[in-house]
Amino acid sequence: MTATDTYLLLRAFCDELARCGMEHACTSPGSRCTPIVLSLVREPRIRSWSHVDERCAGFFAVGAAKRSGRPVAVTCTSGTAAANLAPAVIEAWHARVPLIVLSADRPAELREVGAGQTIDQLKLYGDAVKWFFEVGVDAADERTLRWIRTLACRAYWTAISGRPGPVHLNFPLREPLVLDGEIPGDGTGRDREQPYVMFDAPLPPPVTRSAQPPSGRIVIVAGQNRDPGAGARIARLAAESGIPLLADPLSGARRGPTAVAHYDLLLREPGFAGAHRPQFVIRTGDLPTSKPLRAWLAGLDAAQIAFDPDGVWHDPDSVVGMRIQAPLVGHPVQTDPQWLDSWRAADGAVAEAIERTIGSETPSEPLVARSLGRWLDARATLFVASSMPIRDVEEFLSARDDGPRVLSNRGANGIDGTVSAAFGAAAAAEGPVVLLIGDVALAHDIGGLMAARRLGLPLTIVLLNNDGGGIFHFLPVAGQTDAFEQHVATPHGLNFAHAAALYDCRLERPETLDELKAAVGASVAAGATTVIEVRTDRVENLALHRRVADAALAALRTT
Ligand SMILES: Cc1ncc(C[n+]2csc(CCOP(=O)(O)OP(=O)(O)O)c2C)c(N)n1
Repeated sequence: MTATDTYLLLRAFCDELARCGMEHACTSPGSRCTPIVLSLVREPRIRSWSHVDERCAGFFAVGAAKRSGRPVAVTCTSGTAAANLAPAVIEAWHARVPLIVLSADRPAELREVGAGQTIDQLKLYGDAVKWFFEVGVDAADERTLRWIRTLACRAYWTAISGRPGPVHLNFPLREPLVLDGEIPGDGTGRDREQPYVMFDAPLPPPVTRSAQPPSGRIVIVAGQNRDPGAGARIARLAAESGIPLLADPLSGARRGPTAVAHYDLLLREPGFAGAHRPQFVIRTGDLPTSKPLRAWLAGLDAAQIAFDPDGVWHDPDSVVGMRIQAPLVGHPVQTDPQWLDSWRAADGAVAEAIERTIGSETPSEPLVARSLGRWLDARATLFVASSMPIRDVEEFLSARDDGPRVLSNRGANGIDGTVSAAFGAAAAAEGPVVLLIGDVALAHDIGGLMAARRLGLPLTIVLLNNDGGGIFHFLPVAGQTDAFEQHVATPHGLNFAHAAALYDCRLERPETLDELKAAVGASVAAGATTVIEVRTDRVENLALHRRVADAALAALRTT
């Protein structure tokens, strides 16, 4: 195999990825991956984003694929570089994100013989990929060029079809890794624009009688889904039938006249939860994060039906009695108007209790989450970190028909790679992207900030800095005082102004909600990456959440 063979094959491979519809790829530096990197970069229809850290590259690709819904390729050199992509691959597997990993490897004669930077890369990501393929080395002739074109199409369509997810192609590459001079034409006459292999997925199976639940006390529970249009469709169906809609903001369905935004607080009140037991639950998408919602669903004796186009099994309490492998569609049904009114009235009372308790001046964690949901419009993307930000967004965001698209790494619930994933979303989004993140998650992926200057990408980062993991104060471990602070809460005392300076980002420290609003607006308008730091206190944050819950419960008891 000569360098000409390598580059002819890889050029054909990248050409097919672009024909299939690929728009973004991520590269990271190395020697062995040179032919893949150069081939991607020289493919004009694919925008290649360069990263220093493979972990950042992987999560950036996940963010871009989540936002665009299209497969994104990520390439890396051999050895631990490929292992650094594992967290992103795992997130992509769980969150159904089409990711195409192109790892470079040593050829067979250099494996297990002490050659440098060589590890076993075969099936490196185990069952977290839909497909692994060892590409092999070969001469570029008419047959192998045809084959590599079909391989690229197969990788692309495998990643996106059915239940989307990651695929991994491992490319053993022989030296020389650089080609001096032009790559000759390959004689395959690929002048039309269509991919070598077209792909047509079958339509989802028709939904039969089970889409029409019995009339009466019905609720719809909507969680994260990968279809940006699904939320509006679900809300329309709920509105036509007058069904209370308990929708996680990640579903895009927290909208419309039947939305019950504050189910997390409502269902903490035993009287309310008991009196609002439905006869029928329609679940769609992933299960929302809310613990009270999960516990309530687990304790119902109602019939529960789950719709998911990919047939994903989200039922930790084994209460779903019917699964339909299709998006939620159906016909309006008859429901009891008093049923909806009672949910809506309670939701309104809780909303008032929230507003009264969190006020409108001091930017506490709940108030920041609630306000971002109000300030950002439908053009914007709100990327939300795991830990308290995603919980606060679920608990406090109001229902809104023209709110932002909400994204999060909720496949595996990691706090890792969040900054990079948000930058990836910014690469693929047309409107502004705002990241809501805690300080530990930001510190974890601080290197992700490099994308700001190196890649010229704008991101508005609203940092809730409570100097440690505030979430752990809500857990029983908070009582283990001998180890809690140092080993669980992990305060770090970092001054993020230094990080902002290192990565050439702006830093703002608003004191009031008005100043925060102005800072977010200015950052979005400037199109530059800004870290907007809001200082909070972990202990006070716990107390505030308790006060909100108490106020909500009191309001419910008097409704
Ligand atoms: C990769 C990874 N490591 C560890 C965890 C466990 N974990 C969950 S939340 C959290 C702390 C997050 O703190 P921060 O980002 O500051 O948010 P806060 O809890 O203050 O809202 C940790 C370490 C995780 N989810 N993912």
